[in-house]
Amino acid sequence: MSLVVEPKVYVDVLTGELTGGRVTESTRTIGGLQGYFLDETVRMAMDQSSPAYRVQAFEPEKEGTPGAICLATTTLYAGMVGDEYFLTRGHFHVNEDRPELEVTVNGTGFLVLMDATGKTWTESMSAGSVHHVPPATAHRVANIGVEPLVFISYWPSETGHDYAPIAERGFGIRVRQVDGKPTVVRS
Ligand code: PAN
Ligand code: ZN
Repeated sequence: MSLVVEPKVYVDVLTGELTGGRVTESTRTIGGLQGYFLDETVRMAMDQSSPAYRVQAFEPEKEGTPGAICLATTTLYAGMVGDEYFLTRGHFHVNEDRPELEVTVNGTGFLVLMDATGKTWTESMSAGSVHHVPPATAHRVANIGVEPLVFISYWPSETGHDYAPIAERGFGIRVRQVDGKPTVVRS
């Protein structure tokens, strides 16, 4: 057996793009974000097949199985539903003590966070910013710029994703355009 093993996955450090046989890819459309925006009438009037974000992932172990660190590049496109900026769905982790790291590659946005008590806060994202998502903390991202917001996430493979609490109750805060400026408001 050769002493040198070539990597199977590459990340373009300038764009965040992942390549390699074990990279999976999924796209979430405007149609797949039913109930996530404040103005459902506006969302329904939009092109339902239009992409809101794309996720490329490298998961060396199956979701929920320990033994690996997973990595994913999210490309959240620029856009608005009414006065609300495009966002990712957001979730808690099933194994509540598992954290996550987000590294911004391109664009500007807000990382929206909520702990188990319902306390919410945000962090500004821009190229190079590094964000620690503590255990038991729901996380979502909103793109407040005109370029795609690209970030790389790292999490343990046994983490698991729980979407239901956010789908049902949201974060209690939203990123909206108020007087022409991105603003975090209570909702
Ligand atoms: C990220 C997210 C990704 C898409 O990789 O899964 O940004 O957001 P939703 O999963 O909330 O739709 C992550 O947080 N992984 O754990
Ligand atoms: Zn996560």
